[in-house]
Amino acid sequence: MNAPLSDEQLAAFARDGFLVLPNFYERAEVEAVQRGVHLIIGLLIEQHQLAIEQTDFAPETFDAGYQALIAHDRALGGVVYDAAKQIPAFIRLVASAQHEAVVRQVRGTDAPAIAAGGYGIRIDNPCEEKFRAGWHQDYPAQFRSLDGLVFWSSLVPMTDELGPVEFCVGSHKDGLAPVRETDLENPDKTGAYGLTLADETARVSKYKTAAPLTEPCDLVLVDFLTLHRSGENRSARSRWSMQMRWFNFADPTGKRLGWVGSFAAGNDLRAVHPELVVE
Ligand SMILES: O=C(O)CCC(=O)C(=O)O
Repeated sequence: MNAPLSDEQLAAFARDGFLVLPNFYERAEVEAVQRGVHLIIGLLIEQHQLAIEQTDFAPETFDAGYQALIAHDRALGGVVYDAAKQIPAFIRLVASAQHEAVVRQVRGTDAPAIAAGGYGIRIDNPCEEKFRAGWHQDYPAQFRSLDGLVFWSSLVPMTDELGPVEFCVGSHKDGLAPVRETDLENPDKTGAYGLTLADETARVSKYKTAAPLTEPCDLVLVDFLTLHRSGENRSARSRWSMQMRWFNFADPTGKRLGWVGSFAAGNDLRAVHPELVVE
């Protein structure tokens, strides 16, 4: 547990800014999260007395009934989204000793920390644009510390049609990228979703991209400075994935900011990092 990553894995993470760790989580830990989602969907179907058939729990079909639920009322999808981050098994995974060991090892720190409000379960619904994350780095949307880490893990077997996350390989090495606060092409995107990279096309075209097709229980470890975006879900199923963010109390930038959070904590990027925002 002291050193979960091999030297090769550490080197690959330092080089690429992200790393796939197959079977990082126990099947039972992930299944417990899927069971929680299944339970929430069932409770909503019952509460709203909907004629939606929900099959018994199985890991492959844990979200059975969800497409019918949001077809009935899209707002119920938001209820599932908010409830899912309060599933006890999910919080246990967020705060797990194995995450702490990775942060200690990768950041060489004795001061690992969990980003309050920096964890959740994304539900990327088929053909929905509003909550799709465009090219971004996590730091401006999260703060906490410049050397934070995202633990990203899919709850469904990833396919090209589901729109896997795309990464700009090695982009973390170029530091913080300037951003605009509004997405002119998508004005309904607000907060962190509205941030767009300045000179996005030119910046992104400097890098090779990778979009790993991972399985449930695999981990994708992501540097807070790595450029990445959500793929487009062109399938008939929602893409369920966990994001769990940690940071480092000992990082100088984090200490200077008092480890505050960004948008979700009510803080303004322009007030904290005026140099990052372009008009
Ligand atoms: O899962 C996704 O689509 C994107 C996730 C993301 O951008 C993040 O974890 O920062």
